[in-house]
Formats: sequence, C-alpha cells, structure tokens
Amino acid sequence: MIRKYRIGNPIPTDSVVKEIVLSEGTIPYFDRNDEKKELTLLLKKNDRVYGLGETVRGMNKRGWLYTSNNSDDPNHTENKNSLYASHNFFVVFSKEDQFGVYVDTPGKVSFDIGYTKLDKLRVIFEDFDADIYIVEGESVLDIVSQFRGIIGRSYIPPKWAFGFGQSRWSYMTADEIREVADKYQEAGIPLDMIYMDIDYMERYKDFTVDESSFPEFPKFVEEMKERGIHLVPIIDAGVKVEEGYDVYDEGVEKGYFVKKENGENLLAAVWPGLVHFPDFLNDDARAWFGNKYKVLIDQGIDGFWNDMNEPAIFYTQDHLDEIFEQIDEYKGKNLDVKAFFEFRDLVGTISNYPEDYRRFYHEYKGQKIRHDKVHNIFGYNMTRAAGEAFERISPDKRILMFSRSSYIGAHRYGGIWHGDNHSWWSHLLLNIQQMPAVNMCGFLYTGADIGGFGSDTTEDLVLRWTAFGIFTPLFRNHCALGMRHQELYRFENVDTFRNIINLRYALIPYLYSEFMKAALGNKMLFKPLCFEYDDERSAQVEDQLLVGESIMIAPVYTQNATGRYVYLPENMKLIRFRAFDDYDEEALGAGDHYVKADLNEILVFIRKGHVLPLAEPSKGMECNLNNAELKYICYDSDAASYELYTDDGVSRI
Ligand code: MIG
Repeated sequence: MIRKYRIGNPIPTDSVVKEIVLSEGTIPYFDRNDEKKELTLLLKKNDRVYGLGETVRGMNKRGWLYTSNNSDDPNHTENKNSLYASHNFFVVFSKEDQFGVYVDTPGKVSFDIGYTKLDKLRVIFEDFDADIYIVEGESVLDIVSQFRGIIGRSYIPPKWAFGFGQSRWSYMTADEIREVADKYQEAGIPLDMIYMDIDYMERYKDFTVDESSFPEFPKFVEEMKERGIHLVPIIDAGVKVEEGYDVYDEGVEKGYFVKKENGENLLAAVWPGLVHFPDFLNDDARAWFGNKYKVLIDQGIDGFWNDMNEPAIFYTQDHLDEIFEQIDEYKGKNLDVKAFFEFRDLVGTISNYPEDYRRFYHEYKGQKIRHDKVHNIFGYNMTRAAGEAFERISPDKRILMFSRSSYIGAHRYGGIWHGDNHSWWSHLLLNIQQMPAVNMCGFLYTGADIGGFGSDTTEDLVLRWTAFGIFTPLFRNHCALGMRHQELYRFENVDTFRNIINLRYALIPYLYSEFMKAALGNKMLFKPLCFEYDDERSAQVEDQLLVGESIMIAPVYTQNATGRYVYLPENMKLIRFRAFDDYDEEALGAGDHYVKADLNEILVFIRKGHVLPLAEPSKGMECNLNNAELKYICYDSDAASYELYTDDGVSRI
C-alpha cells in the first residue's frame, strides 16, 4: 500500500508516473517540525536503513549524513555527503518494522540517519516542500516492487550493451581506437564497445566530430561495427559559445538556454571554455536538444553517455569577474594566515561554487524557477531529453544511454555509471555496496569504472574488479587522463583476463534474462542477503550479493588476499570458476566458511533448487544473441528449473 502526503507546495519532478490520491492527516511514522523544516523518527535498535541509491558508505545507511545535492566530486571518500545523484528512497527495516519512504523534492534535502543522534532519522529540508510517499508491504522486496511500480519501468538497453566495453579519457584519434580493437583481438579478449571521451569532438562541441582526428566518421563507425564494436560517444551538458556553431546559434535564437535574473543567457565554463546550458527542464528545449543526438545516430552511432550534468561548472563569468575585482586587494599585501586563507578560498572554491547555482533560472512547467530549487532534476532531464528523442528518432531500435547525474525518474530513460571513482580497493567495495541501493531506486543498467578512474591502478585490482564487474550490467573499464593505462591486454595475466571476460559472455543469457525480469517485473537484480533471508547474520553481511534468482556472489575486494570469509544463509553449491569450462564444485553447508580464491578465481554460489545457465562464450555479443548451446549448473537438492527470458535484444519493448 502506498500513501502520498504533501508538505507545502512542492515543485513536481515527474518521477512518479502513477496517479496517487493525496492522503490527509499526519504522515505516519514521522514527527513533523515545520519550524526546523524536518521530519524525524526514532530508529529502534535493530532497524536498518537501505536505499538512497548512489551514496557513500555501506549497504545499511545508518550512521551518516547524506545530502541530496548533485555534485561533481571525484573523491568519493566516506566523509562526503553528496555524490552525483539524488535517490531519495529508503526502507526502514527490521523484524518489527518495514516501510519505505520516498521524499520527492527537486531541491536540497538531507538524510541524517543516526548521524546527529544514533537512534534518530531526520529528513532535513532546505525548502519544506515535498511529496512524501509511505510504502508498506509484506516484505522489503514487496515494498521495493510497489515503489518501482509507481515510478515507471526501468530503462532497457540493447542486449549488446551487456558486452564488455573499454574506455579511456581519451582515445584521441581513430587510429588509437583501431589499436585498442586490434590489441583486444590479438589478446583474444572479446570487446563490444569502445567509448569515445570528450576529445573526439571538435573543440568540445556537442554533436560534432573532429575531422582531422576522426576523418570520414560514418565510415569509421561502420568499419568498427563490422568488427563487432559499437562506438559510444560522450555528450556533455554545456554547449560551447561560438557563433556559427549551429547548436549554439539555434539555442540562442530560440531562447533554449538557462538565463540569469536579467534575462541574459548564463555564461559558465566547462571543457570548451565558455558555454551555455540548455534548459532541459523546458519541454521545447528538451525536445530540441534531444533531436541533436540524431546528428550522430545518422552517422551510425547507437549509444551515448551523458556527462557533467549535475551540472558541473568550472566557473561562471560573473563569479570570475568578481574574483578579478577582489584579487587586486591582495596585491602587494603581506598575506598573513587569515588573509592567505581568504585569498586561497577566493580562487580555490571557484568550481561548482554554490552561489553559481543560484544565478540562473529555468522555464519549468510555465514557471520561472531558480536553479537551486530544481538542481537535482537537471541531469535527469538531460537523460530524459535523450530518451524521449530516441523514441522519435529510433522508434524500433533501442539506443544505449547512461548518465552521470540522475534523480529517480531518470531510470526510465537511461542507466547510470557511478562517476569518477579511484583505483582504490575501497572503491571496489563501494561499487559492490551501491548496486542494490541503485536497483531499489529503479536504476538497473549501472556499473562503475572498472579498475578505477582516478589514480594509478594495479594489475591485481583490475583483476579483482573485473571479476566483480562481470556481474554488473554496465561492464566498462574506464580510466582518467594521465593515469596508468589499464586496457586488459597491457597486463601480464592476459590469459586470466581472457578467462574472466569469457565468463562474462558465458553468463550473458542468465544476466540478460535476470535483468529483463527485474526490469519488466519491478524487481531488483542485486540484493543484500537480508532481503531474502531473515536470519540475524544475513543482516550483517555487507560484501556479498544475490544476483538474480539463482546465485550469490562473494567478490574478493582486498589486496593480497588469497581467499575470503563467506557467510552462507543456507546450503549452497560453490562454483570456483577459473574459466567458464574450468571450475570446481563443492556443496557447502549453511554458516561461515573460509573460501580460497586466487587472483584467477571467481566465487559463485548456486542457491538451493536453482539453476545457472551458461553459454559458450563467443567473440562478442553478435554471436551471443541466440542462446545456442546452453549448459546448466544446478544445485540439485530440489527439482531445479529455470525460466530463461530471451528476445531479439534490440526491438523496443
Ligand atoms: O571531469 O570527459 O565522469 O568519465 O572521462 C572530467 C572526461 C570530465 C568526467 C567523467 C569521466 C570522463 C571525464 N569527465
């Protein structure tokens, strides 16, 4: 059962697509304090809190303050409050209590979950305007399904997007991309996608391709497609200010860019230097920007990633002017501690400067609204621009789309990747822990930058991370400018990498089937153990996951480990894979086990009465589309059966 309550006069987000009649009276479970603009509730000792999607820390969100305020912050350390997304849905869950809460507000809101006081959950609003949905059900999974039922069906990518993808900021030329494809081919490692980062564009102009580094682009796209590789270009939120550039000219002429109070287009800066931001919240501007993707689709492109759409702002011209004025005051002065810090802050806080997000306005649903009031739905509406346009441009065929910034609702139009992580072991664990939380909020096609984006990686980290990544729908190795190269063929253990990637391809019938069941049935693909097992120990497990109906995984995420402890909530069959056709099987009883897992080994546990279908891996998705020649690994304590979902992988459904 879902009840909806209204506080104040919230700006609609279009995240909920089902009409729900407003309930009168007080919001259940919470105390409401209008003066403090907060809702509070007391957490019982055993209550755990799950959800909030892409946030720092563990699966159980108790013990920290999370602020929904979409931020381009490439250091996802546990002291951070905000990442790129706002996913304001959580479930409070114990044997005694279970209810879900969705706080629908496009502005800033914080979730103090036992931070100020260990046993208190506070929802703290900047503006006390929100729709609050209270979801009750038979189980936590039922609560999640009901919630997913009101926010609309999750985005379904083309099946080829379940292949392996290689990315780097940036492959600078067509030849560099050819080289990546060649090297993967030589190494015998399948590859379905190569990602094109910002440098493919002509001076960072969206929907352009640099002719000197990517001559005859449509031909190149075709050449790669013939090799079974989809090129997936990035699209940034900022549109370069340059007369004669059609996207700029049209946007200015039609008034589609966000404007300052005085009606001038906001001048901000990102990659190309000065840019304007399209007003994705405005229906006409959104449709216009969305149609631009056709420029690349017409050249053979069938997938995109949307970046910098929090939006990230290096600086605004107005702020820069202010700084230049103030900076003179420091000239020739003895900068004592106080003055020095002031001086440093003046320049050092220039990017993503909070005041800049109050300098511009949107035309949203017939109203002029200051950006900060709707900040968290900006990236969502960029993804929506793409998703809505794809339905017009490509009515029959699915197009790949995923975004960095998001809000609930965006899950209908695209997937997400988890942003600029680092090549840190802790970020492999974070990746594991974020998967179920984003699923709860509707995001199913997700994955993190495997191997880590920032910092130099190590071969063992890439091995372990890839070994986990084979289970994530978005399976992409990506790396930042200037960091150690991490394409798999560069490492010593190429054979192991080949085996791991082949195992991914062998798992695709299962993964795709489970993904589709989750998308079509409003279910989760990744679940914490305690969502299905109600013993006390399962509730403590934060580093194992149920993936679909048949398997549990226990990734190794610590350096130099040759195994790990695994908790089994019931008898299971361990499959220790070295390759899709090289594994040991061992029936293990419920309880704790130390399980060996060398660098070349992957632990998969088959659940009681369940079946894991495996395909012969192939050179890429082209060959994987028909599930020919499946074999089945079963845990045979019950009559095991498995329903395999399949379709043609590209038609819209
Ligand atoms: O701030 O386009 O998250 O994946 O490689 C850097 C360059 C801008 C951030 C994205 C990252 C991408 C990078 N971008």
